Amino acid sequence: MNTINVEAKPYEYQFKMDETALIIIDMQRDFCAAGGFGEKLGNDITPTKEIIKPLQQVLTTARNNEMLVIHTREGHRPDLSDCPPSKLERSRRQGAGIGDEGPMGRILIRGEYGHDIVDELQPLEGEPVIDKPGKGAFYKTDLGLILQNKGIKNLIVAGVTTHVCVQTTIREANDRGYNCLLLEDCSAAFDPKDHEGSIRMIHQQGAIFGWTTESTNLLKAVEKEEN
Ligand code: TIU
Repeated sequence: MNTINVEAKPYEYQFKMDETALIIIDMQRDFCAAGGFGEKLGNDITPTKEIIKPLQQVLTTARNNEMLVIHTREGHRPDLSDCPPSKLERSRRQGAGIGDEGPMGRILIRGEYGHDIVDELQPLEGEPVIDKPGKGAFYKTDLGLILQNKGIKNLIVAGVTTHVCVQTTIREANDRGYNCLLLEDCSAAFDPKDHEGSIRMIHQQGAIFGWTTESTNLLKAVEKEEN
C-alpha cells in the first residue's frame, strides 16, 4: 500500500490505508440533539450538530477506500453498575443525571434512543461499535485488542467533544504508540474556545499528542492517491 501524505499541523501526516482506522467518537443524540446529556449539562449543542455534514463526507470516503471505521458511544448499563458514583453525583448536581428520564429516553444509558448514534452517521453492519463507560475509548473496552488484531498504527479521529472524549482518547492512543490525526472541522466542543485550545494542545511541541488538520486536506490527499 502506498503512503498517503496529508497537509497537517505541525507537519505532514503520513499513513497507509490498511494500517489506519477512522475512529468517530460519541456522535450520539445525547451530545447532538435537544434534551440530551450535552444540553442538560448547560451547553449549546449547535457546534456538535454542525460537524455531522463534513463528518459524513469523511465517513463515505473512508468506507469507499475500505478503511477500518470504528464508532464509540459513551454510556452505562441500565442499572448504573458501571457508572462511578463520583461521575453520577456530579451529573446530578449539574442537572444532567445519568439514568434520568429525558425526551430521548434515559440519559446516557445503553439501548436508549438518545444514547445511539445520530441517523446520518449510523454504523454499517460489521463496523465495530465500542461502548465505553469513560471518556477515553480505551478505558475498560476492547478497542486496543481490535486495533492490534487488525494491524492498525494510525488513528484518524473525529467526534465530540474535542476537549473531553476526543482529547482523552487521543492521549490514551498516543501513550499506546498510535499516530493520531484530529480532524478539526469534524470535531467540536460546546465552547469554541475549548475546541481551539484542544487543537493547539494536540499539535504543539512537534505533535506532542498528534497532528491536526481540516478534513478537506485529508480528502484531497486520498483523492490524489485514488487517481
Ligand atoms: N461534557 C462533555 O463535553 N463531553 C462528555 O461528557 N462526553 C464526551 O465528550 N463524549
